[in-house]
Amino acid sequence: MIDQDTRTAYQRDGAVPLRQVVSMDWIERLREGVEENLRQPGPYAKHYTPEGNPGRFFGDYCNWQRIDAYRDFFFESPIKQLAAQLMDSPKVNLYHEHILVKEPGTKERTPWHHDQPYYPIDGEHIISFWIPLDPVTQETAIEFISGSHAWGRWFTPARFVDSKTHAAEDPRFEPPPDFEAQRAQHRVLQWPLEVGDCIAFHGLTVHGAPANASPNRRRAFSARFTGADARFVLRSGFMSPPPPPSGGPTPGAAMDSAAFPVLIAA
Ligand SMILES: O=C(O)CCC(=O)C(=O)O
Repeated sequence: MIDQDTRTAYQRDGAVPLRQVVSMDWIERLREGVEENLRQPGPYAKHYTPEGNPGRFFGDYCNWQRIDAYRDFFFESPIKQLAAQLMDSPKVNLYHEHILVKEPGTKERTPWHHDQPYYPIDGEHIISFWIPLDPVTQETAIEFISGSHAWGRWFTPARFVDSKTHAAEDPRFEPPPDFEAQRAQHRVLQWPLEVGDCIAFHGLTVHGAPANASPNRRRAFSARFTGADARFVLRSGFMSPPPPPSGGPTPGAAMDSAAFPVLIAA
């Protein structure tokens, strides 16, 4: 159960840490899933570390249909109930999982961005749970700009490989400011995390993550969900993940479909 203070913090800040909500059994299964994913990357896998640079920044998403550990986590773990409570939505759909692995010594930052402009989704009910599979110290912890989900601004998606913006043409989009240079103007939230903790954040909360200069791996599993008011839309230009090749909803409709199954029915 999510207490009222946690819900208030999520609504106010757009990001909130949840302590010891993922059991060690699930962490172990997700770790196995990530290793399987690294051995057998999916069609969308990305290597963000340039050839010859130390470490490795690897990303992949939308593999839950072929990696049992991921699918079981969505369908069988209690995470979907946390999504319902924080979104305040009677319905929860699986959106996708996104793994982001930074091996020790990785120099690449994750650029400041927010997620919803990448997605073919409109509506308020979009939530991610950033679940570390290794302990995360202050130096490697993902960062969030407090309250940015409520600015009513949509920033053009940034490319993780070089921080340049994607070709995206939605009339709502504006070029992202240099958040790194503006840090002092914002309340930047960052929490060291133990394994079992996670951070819940809204689809419009601006966030980024440091390099991994530590001697430890930084494997993260982001579990993403939508709620009752989410609608599938086709944006002109870049979308990530791309709209599903099959099994997706009709544009303008609710997400309910084979691609985005209902996990909790309204
Ligand atoms: O783990 C990271 O480096 C970034 C995570 C992220 O951007 C996300 O989960 O939306």
